[in-house]
Amino acid sequence: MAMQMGFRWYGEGNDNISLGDIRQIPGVSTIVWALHDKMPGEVWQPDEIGKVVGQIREAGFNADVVESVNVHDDIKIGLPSRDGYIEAYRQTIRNLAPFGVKVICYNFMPVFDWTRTNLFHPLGDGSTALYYEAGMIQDDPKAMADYVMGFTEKYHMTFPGWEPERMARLDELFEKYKDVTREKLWENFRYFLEAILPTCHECDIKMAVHMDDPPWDIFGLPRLFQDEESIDYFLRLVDDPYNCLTLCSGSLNANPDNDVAAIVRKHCDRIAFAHIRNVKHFPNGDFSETSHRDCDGDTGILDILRAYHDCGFNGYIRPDHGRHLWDEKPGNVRPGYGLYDRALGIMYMLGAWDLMEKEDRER
Ligand code: CS2
Ligand code: MN
Repeated sequence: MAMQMGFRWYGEGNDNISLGDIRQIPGVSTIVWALHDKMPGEVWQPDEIGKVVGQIREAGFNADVVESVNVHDDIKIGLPSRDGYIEAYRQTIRNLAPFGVKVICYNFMPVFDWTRTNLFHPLGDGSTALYYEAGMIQDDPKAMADYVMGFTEKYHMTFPGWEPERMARLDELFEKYKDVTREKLWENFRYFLEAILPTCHECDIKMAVHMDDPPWDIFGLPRLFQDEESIDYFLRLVDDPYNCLTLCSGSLNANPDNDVAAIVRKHCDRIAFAHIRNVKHFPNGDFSETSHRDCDGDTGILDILRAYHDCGFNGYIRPDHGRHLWDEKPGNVRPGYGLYDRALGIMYMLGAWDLMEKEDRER
């Protein structure tokens, strides 16, 4: 088995990019998909799954990777109602299995998924990218949440992990998380994993948790996946080959101290899914997303690719966020998920990869 290149697609009617567009990018075998209208805790039904998987296969791809099946807050908080939601999650895993799904990417971030302060920051060459202005992140999440939700309302799109129904009850959510310390969050995480992993074994589906983005505590909420140490801790906490990582290079390297290539070398066998994203840091703590080209950011994309290659990585990989290029602008593109820069990113990654393979063959 060789490494498989994926492309995230939000589904018909929910993405301006078509499967036909993706077909023209060299080397893509896997569509990374989800049922985006499902609320956390809802069971994904076989007919709904079958419809999307059918479209994906019809276009010549496999549907091996789902991103994301979101985890209900009650599971993260550890409320008595969690058992019902865990049972629903297990049922979703069982329903996905007959369609050949091999990896579920998800996250265990409290309240918010990724956090940014500007979704279309100009990079100076006419392109724009997601940006994190450290000084704009205050103790109170309202301003940031209003900015993101204002955007989704104006342009009629919803972002995974930013469901309007949940965001409307932000105060209530924060209140519920009030006593969830880092230790409790790890404990609740372990409880969740121990309950679902037997189902994963039965179904041959790996759970691949995404890194926290950014990888530090924000708004007084603990975040678990911050660095090599927390990843080590997690892999020991539930030491099971189906308990895996979505190693997101850009999320981790938002903290410049994180050496992503070293983490790849250490834990390659537990990385089921690789997200490749490049970021550039500024001395005041701000960071910007950039092109995938190594020298355009500080993440060490070439070292990371080499590490995956050296380790014989045979999981799934995809370009993560890209910049917005040419005619991509608010209203016609999902922030971070345009067509062009992700396609360029794939060509960059495959260029490096093909060269390493060729060198191996000739050695
Ligand atoms: C993704 C994450 O767009 C992104 O930043 O990498 O939002 C990812 O899909 C989720 O955290 C996984 O649950
Ligand atoms: Mn990612």
